[in-house]
Amino acid sequence: MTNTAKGRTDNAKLLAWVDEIAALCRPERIYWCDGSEEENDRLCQEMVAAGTLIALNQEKRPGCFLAHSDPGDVARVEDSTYICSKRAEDAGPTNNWIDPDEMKATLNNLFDGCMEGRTLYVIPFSMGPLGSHISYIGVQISDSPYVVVNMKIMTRMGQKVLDVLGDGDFVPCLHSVGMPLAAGQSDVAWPCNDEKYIVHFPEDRTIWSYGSGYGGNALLGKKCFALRIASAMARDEGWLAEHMLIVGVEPPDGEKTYLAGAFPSACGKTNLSMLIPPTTFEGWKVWTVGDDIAWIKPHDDGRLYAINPEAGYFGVAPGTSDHTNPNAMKTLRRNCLFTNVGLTDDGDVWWEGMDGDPPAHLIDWKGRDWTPDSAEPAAHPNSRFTAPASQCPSIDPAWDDPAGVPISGFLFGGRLSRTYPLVFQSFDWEHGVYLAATMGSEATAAAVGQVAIRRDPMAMLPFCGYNMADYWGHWLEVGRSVPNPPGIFRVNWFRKNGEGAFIWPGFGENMRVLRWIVERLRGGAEAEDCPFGMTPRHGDLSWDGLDFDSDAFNSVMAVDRGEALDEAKDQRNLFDRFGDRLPGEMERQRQALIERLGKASPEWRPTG
Ligand code: O2Y
Ligand code: MN
Repeated sequence: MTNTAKGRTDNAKLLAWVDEIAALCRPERIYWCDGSEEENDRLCQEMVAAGTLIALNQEKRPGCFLAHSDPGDVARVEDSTYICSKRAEDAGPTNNWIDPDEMKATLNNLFDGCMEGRTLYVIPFSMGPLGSHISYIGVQISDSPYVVVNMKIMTRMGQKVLDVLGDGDFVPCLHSVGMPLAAGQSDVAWPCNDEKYIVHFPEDRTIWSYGSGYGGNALLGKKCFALRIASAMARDEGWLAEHMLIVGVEPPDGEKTYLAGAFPSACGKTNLSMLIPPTTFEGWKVWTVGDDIAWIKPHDDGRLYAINPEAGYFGVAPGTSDHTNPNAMKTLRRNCLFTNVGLTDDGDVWWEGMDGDPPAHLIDWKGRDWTPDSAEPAAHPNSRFTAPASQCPSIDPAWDDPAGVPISGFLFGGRLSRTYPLVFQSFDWEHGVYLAATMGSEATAAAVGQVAIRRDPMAMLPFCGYNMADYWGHWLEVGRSVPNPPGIFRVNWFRKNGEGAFIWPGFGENMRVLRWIVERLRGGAEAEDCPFGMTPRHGDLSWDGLDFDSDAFNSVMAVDRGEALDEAKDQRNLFDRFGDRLPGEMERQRQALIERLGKASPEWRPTG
């Protein structure tokens, strides 16, 4: 068996692990990735020859390729995702759990010979700037060259990571598409297996992923390491691993304020992280540090510092346009991978929601002819781009700074058509943690007047690697460990009117809310109390260039006491799931809300 290990590393744990996995998976060859451009070009050409990648029109999109996945392998598989801590109660009621020994037996069977006929790639990667005290190193073993070229964009990857690793520790991440090739068997464009397992062992800090070649199931640095394993590491070590964007908001005086924001999947997080302020906001600028994940550590100066552990964006393509996110569209001009979008007749990509008229003809994500009359969308709703962060026009000069950026405020937002105001600030850290813990998005309305909220605490429901109640306790602790914790805000861009239309224009106009938040954090903006928290009045926001009078403002800010009481009551269903692991502070905060509502008018509205 060929093995390109020679001279790469002396790390005994790594060399032994690769030998052990090779003996189990029995690949045809072992290849250690160096992370070079030459290696990337070669793998892309090999995948074009194999039918896995399509080279796009190199004049329109230099260095770009398109992949169409197996139709059964298009998204994260939450039902097949497990947190295998030793005790079920440490995974908690919101995670799938199986005893680690039982799971290891299952996985050993599945991985036995699973790479026959394939190459085992060793992919060393750093989550975060190389050598930063906030960063960690992982090594992924994978039998997918598609994973290798995606990991080159999404992480700092290759020999430079082994050089920094030395004989240090790393998180072993094992991945197989689960489709061995018998002698003479020809391959398919997108190998995968109907049986899928995405498994995390938080106590061992290891990941085993089987059966999928797609996104979060296969690029193990992202959701598996940077959130599920890292959240457990963060609990043990006193920091935070969060499903958060990071932005720097710069006012005309040039003094930047960094915010981190958690939003459930598909709530416009990438758009917010690359926001362009309205033209009337002269001198204001939003800088992008990260669009999805933040690692945040307390520092000696008493502040929390954040890095984006990733080096690229794995963003949802449909809906991305020059209107919704011009910075993303510019980022996608070159050196990108596209997965499950449409292929135009001139070799470019297309998806629903892109600017301009739909092309008269293209090849859809399933490889079929498509016209605007086709019954199904050209791009899968979860189709993606993989794009280098460095290409984003709004990338913050400090995005790669090993020291991280100081966080002054946290935003939490769900998708709610009623009940919750456009923006409000928590009274203090404890209240903010409660607001974040109870956030969620609307599920389908069961009946007129009834709204079911699917809770997604801190947007971490699918990503927290341990008991969610302990996670809330950890958040409370982290806030107490710093003298002046960041401000906490809830936002809701999605209030609707009686006709079911969105009231708030969103996108770049969200800058009006960010500006108030930043001015609050700098001590310069007013607020008044509403039952939920501290809110701006109409006159506290800047309205230059937008016709949004105080009636319109009231309609995105008003709090209906009955709805709010129903909401407080419903939160108890969430808390009940955690029994005596629930921090007492959570129920105290819920009772305080009920008490405030008891004293409020039937419909609270901003004054002025
Ligand atoms: O479906 C997938 O595998 C990707 S999910 C994803 C990708 C990038 C950023 N966020 C998410 C998410 O689900 O939150
Ligand atoms: Mn995400």
